[in-house]
Amino acid sequence: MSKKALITGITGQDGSYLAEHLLDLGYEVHGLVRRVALEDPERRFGRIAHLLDKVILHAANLDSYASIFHVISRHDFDECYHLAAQSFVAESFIDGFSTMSTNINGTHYMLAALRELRPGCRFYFAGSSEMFGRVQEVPQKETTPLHPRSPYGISKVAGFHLTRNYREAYGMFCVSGILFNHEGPRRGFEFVTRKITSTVARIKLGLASELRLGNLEARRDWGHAADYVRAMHLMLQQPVADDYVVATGETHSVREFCELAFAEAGLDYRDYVKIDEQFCRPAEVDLLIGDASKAIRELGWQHTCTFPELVREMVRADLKTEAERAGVREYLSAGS
Ligand code: G4F
Repeated sequence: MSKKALITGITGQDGSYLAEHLLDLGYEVHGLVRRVALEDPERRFGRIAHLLDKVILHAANLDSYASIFHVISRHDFDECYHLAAQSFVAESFIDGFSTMSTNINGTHYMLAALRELRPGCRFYFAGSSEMFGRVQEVPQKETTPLHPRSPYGISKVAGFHLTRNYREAYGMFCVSGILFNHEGPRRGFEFVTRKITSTVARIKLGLASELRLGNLEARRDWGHAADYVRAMHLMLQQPVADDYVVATGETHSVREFCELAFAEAGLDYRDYVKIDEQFCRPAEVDLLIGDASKAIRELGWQHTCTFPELVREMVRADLKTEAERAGVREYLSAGS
């Protein structure tokens, strides 16, 4: 009998890589998707288009306990990966209330429904290095005190504590992965890495002339999302539920990312990048660098993609996509 997994946020970057990974491992994969009035299936399901005949999708909304309860009552899930969230930090400063509501209540509803209906189902919560915020220690590990700097970070701290509370209060197998930034060609365009690589491609093809960014000095520990979803799965296979930092242990500035990405296309970032205050945040997280030694030791997890490889893969993929759109032959064989 294959194991049944439920993924919330299956249409997102991480959800799509995780669904692929679990399918490869022989799982029956279910996903929760929002029902929206104006469907654009090509866009909404773009990241899982190649999986649509292999996964089972259910309509539910994280704002509705009833809809979550309904789906969980119908399938005996072994594992649940709760990835869905309002995950864009900048947006959380604009609409903190929606971010809090979706991220905190959504997590609480998932936990409460599982407790009621499937207490044996193992639960993964997508924690975040944003929880460290104004960092109290370098590098950050599982025991580093939390000091979130955004409504998003606060919502993730609440989800993290809720998850731990369900573990401690009800004996459920509930874990949080404290994932540092993880990227790849499927990353949303609003995040800085994809904003950079997609604009580099457009500049290279003559479709754009500049790239407007906020704080170039912010430093992040950037890994590849395909590596990080393997850690999520490993966390749910352990004998005892626990929380883990997942990171590469390297930090780079947004400026360094720009430098490499433009260089990959044979360009100098200094000729194109302009600072635009509208992309600066009211409170910034200046430095993130993770210590994943516990995950390496206990899960046997390792990242495989280096920072230059990540940048290269993203630039090449965007060059290919943009060239296809624009009908430029030269870049069509590059990237994947
Ligand atoms: O790519 P970002 O928007 O990611 P951020 O804020 O670090 O959050 C991401 O990683 C978290 C894990 O630590 C996740 F939990 C979260 O959901 C998300 O995936 O911004 C990265 C850095 C920031 O310091 C930001 O101020 O880039 C800086 N930046 C500079 N100019 C910009 C821009 N970020 C964006 N999105 N757009 C800019 O124009």
